[in-house]
Amino acid sequence: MLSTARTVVGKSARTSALKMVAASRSVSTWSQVPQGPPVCITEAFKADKFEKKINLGVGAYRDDNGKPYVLPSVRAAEKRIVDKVLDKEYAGITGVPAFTKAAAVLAYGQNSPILDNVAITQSISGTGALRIAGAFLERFYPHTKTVYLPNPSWANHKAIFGACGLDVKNYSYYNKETIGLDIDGLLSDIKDAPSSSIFLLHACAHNPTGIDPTPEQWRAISDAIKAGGHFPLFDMAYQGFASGDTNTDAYALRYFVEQGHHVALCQSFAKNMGLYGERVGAFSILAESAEEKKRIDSQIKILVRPMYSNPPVHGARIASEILNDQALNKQWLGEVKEMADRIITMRAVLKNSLEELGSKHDWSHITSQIGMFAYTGLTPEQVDTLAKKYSVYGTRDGRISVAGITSGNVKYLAESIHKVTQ
Ligand code: IK2
Repeated sequence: MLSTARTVVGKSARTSALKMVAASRSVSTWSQVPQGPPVCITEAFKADKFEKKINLGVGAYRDDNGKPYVLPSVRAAEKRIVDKVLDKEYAGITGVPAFTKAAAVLAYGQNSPILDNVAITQSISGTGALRIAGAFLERFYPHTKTVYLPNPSWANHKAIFGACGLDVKNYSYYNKETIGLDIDGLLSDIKDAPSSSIFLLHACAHNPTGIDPTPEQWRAISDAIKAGGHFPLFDMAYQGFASGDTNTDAYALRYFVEQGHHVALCQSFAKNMGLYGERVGAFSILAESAEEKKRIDSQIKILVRPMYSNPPVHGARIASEILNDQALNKQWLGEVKEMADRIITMRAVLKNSLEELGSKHDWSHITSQIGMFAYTGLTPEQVDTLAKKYSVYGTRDGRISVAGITSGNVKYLAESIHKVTQ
């Protein structure tokens, strides 16, 4: 009798619980989640049916047929590791050691005397390196929680550092009038910043402007950073992609190290090895001593562990094979140069085509800028017209990815730009 009563009570409690669940379903748990703005323009491009459409919004290299490019050195390295690697075990928290060691050599230089003092971890490409950098600075940098970014900078910088709990401010970088570097504004902003501020510097191929300081300007920037006791955080997402030479592109970083700055560095192998989706990168900090490096290493592990435990191995093994094998390394350096040269050629063809069409504008910045992007000087409205009337997609700040221009589409692109700027 007692057990039957319990069953009846149990049944009715379950029924009312189910009713409550059903009632609560009429107002969804996520009904208050607001619609966010689109994070990329690829969707609009995909929906466009025009056969001559051009996507210059994405920062990914395309070959002269407009196709994604897998570097032959990457294919060769991949084949080798598939043949030789038998396990799919976890990497350690800081990744594949042969990769991180070689990544540090690539960035700081083969004969750099500081290599033993570099605390380094593999990261989820350049974005992940920046995220670790932000988390480390937020937790351990003793002087400030503010990071200064160039104006403009890669849009994700602000989002990443904000998500790490850092405040984000800007320093002058781009001069709208000259479509060039505002070196005076840049230096005076460094000078005026509170001492020991954090400055993010694009090591080469500045995104989005394609405008890099000259070696002489880098030396002045180094002096100003030193005078303010500031902390230089380098983002090097395009080593080799600017000039075609990995050593030339590491000039700023290596000069700062030579000058005694204790730098931090975020590296990406997305562009220079075409390993976009493999997510291969590294974050490193230059320590004062071996003992300090050990302490930093231990804290990097503590930061990384709750983020993703340990990084993926496949892409890092590919990069490691390329960086550590002499013949493959030579081949890869040649391929990096080929990619950089194709971009440089496309810049020249675009500029010449605009001039041949009779454009009255000065397009010299297209060839004086460097790296994957050209900051055209087009207004947001002109970019909108380019997309709507001509199916040419760039970002609204006027940035176009030169890596998406080909011998086949450059004439149409020039005609379209000419029409919207007449
Ligand atoms: N840092 C900078 C300056 C970058 O430009 C990027 C890549 N951005 O490319 C996409 C675009 O702007 O269209 C990164 C870091 C990080 O790249 P990843 O995480 O792919 O290595």
